[in-house]
Amino acid sequence: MTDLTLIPILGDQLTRTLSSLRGQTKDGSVILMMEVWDEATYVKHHKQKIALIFSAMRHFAEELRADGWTVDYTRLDDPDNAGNFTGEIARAIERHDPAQIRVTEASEWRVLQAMEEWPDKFACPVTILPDDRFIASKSEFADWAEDRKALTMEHFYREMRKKTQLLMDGDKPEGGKWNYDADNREALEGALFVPPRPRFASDTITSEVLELVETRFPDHFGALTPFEWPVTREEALKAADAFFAERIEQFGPYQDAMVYGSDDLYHSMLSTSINIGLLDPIELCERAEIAYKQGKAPLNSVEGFIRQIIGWREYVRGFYWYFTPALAEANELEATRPLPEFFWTGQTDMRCLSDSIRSTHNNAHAHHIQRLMVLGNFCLLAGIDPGEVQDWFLAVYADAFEWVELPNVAGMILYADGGRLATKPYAASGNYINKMSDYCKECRYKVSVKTGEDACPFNPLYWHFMDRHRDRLKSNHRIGRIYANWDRMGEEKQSEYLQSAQKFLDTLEPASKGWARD
Ligand code: FAD
Ligand code: DLZ
Ligand code: SF4
Repeated sequence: MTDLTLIPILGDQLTRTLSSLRGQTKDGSVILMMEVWDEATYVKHHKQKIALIFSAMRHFAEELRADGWTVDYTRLDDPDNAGNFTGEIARAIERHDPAQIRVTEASEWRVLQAMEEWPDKFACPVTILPDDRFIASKSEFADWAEDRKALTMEHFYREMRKKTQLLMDGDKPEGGKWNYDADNREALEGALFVPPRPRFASDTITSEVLELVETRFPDHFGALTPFEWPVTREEALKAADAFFAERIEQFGPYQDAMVYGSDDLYHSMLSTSINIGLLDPIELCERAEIAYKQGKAPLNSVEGFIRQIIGWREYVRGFYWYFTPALAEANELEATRPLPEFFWTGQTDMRCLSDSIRSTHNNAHAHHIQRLMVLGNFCLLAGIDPGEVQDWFLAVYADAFEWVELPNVAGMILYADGGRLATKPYAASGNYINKMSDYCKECRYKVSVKTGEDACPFNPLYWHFMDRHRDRLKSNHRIGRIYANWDRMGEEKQSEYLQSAQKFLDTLEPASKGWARD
């Protein structure tokens, strides 16, 4: 046995200050990075997502080597590739005969389960270290959540503000309020100029990866090119620079806006870089705070951005570990309808959905309000099976990892967790989409028509949803009063709504092949 330490680094751990690397010496360590078939196919990820991870992994390995580390890198097309992490670690142990393995815990439950078996499988000791790139540890969230009736994100967020001292004036929130969301609900006129985000050209490493992905994953969803994601920390920093220079000022007001054909708007487009470890969430929040202090961005934009990161992002991560594995099976509303085929093809006359799916297909990205109020709202109202919705959201977005996708899907959009994350279902009729977007103007459906062939399907679907879940939702104080409106309509109108919705639901074709899983 040598006295070497084997340090496996996973595809979303591309951070130089990772806990497993800290305190280790370059001549005493071998870093192991593994492209493995099982990770690329356990759901059939969007082509750009696989390309992003492989390219960023290869670049990260090159940077580490240039800095003097020994990196043992298994490529997907290595003929002896075992196809999974455990098999690859076993092969690496044969090659290097290490004295010990040090690894930062996996961000996903599925992978951590496998990792926790390593100490029994391998002869050398294995140390699994916490992933301290998050602001709240798992136990900190659990302590906060324990004995609470409602796990309100806002309360957790305030704890995170105090912990990080971001936007704090002593023990009071900057400006006197914790949350400026009420100022962040403006619609956007399509004609307004939005500075385009930086796009990154492919170098030799990325070009090779693109070829590999095209050859090995031809039946996966999504356009592979143009591929323009940041794949190194340097590129990710450039993307962040542009956001803080050009877009953060308007980030807040237009956070919930949607414009046909406009995919980024004032969003940061930084989630892929944060999630794979190229950018540190706190460094971004500090930069946002500086923009505010220098008068370059208003408080509502900066607080909104910081809340998404130290509030929502941290909250969903804590929530995931608190409720996993049960969360993946939760189905409070007993939804069983298969995911419609058009989620994969984009072929629907509903303009809001076809545009959101187009962006998803072309960019492996859709912005938050498209995910929440268009795609998510549709799945909720139509009663789509949570497992099928989870697979779709996990497969199609380049920023999707189960720890962040699952709470957003099961909790935020589907209410499958019975209201632990969201106090009420985010159900909305076409009115909301019309208010926040320009989608409806040229849609084949009419948002002002409530029932019948020309009605916006969200309108009857909304009442169909409310009616079929009345027993569960009527006592919810945030939703119960809606039933008074329903009752006032009278039986004839109600039956028009229900029939109209049913007629629409009957037209939905289930997916014709296993798009998400073989
Ligand atoms: P911005 O709008 O610029 O927001 C800034 C950052 O805040 C994001 O980069 C992200 O890190 C964080 N953030 C914002 N909202 C959330 C949220 N609800 N949960 C966690 N972090 C948040 N985000 C993912 O990173 N991966 C996912 O798999 C994912 N799945 C989602 C599924 C659904 C159904 C919904 C409603 C949201 C999901 N989100 C997910 C959250 C959000 O939509 C994306 O983080 C955001 O669209 C990424 O684009 P951006 O970087 O431009 O975000
Ligand atoms: C998503 C993904 C893909 C497509 N491929 C790999 C891979 O080949 N090697 C790797 O280390 N990680 C990959 N990932 C990320 C993992 O599926 C998973 O999300 C992380 O290991 C966190 O648990
Ligand atoms: Fe979407 Fe309805 Fe508007 Fe059409 S009318 S874009 S379906 S909300």
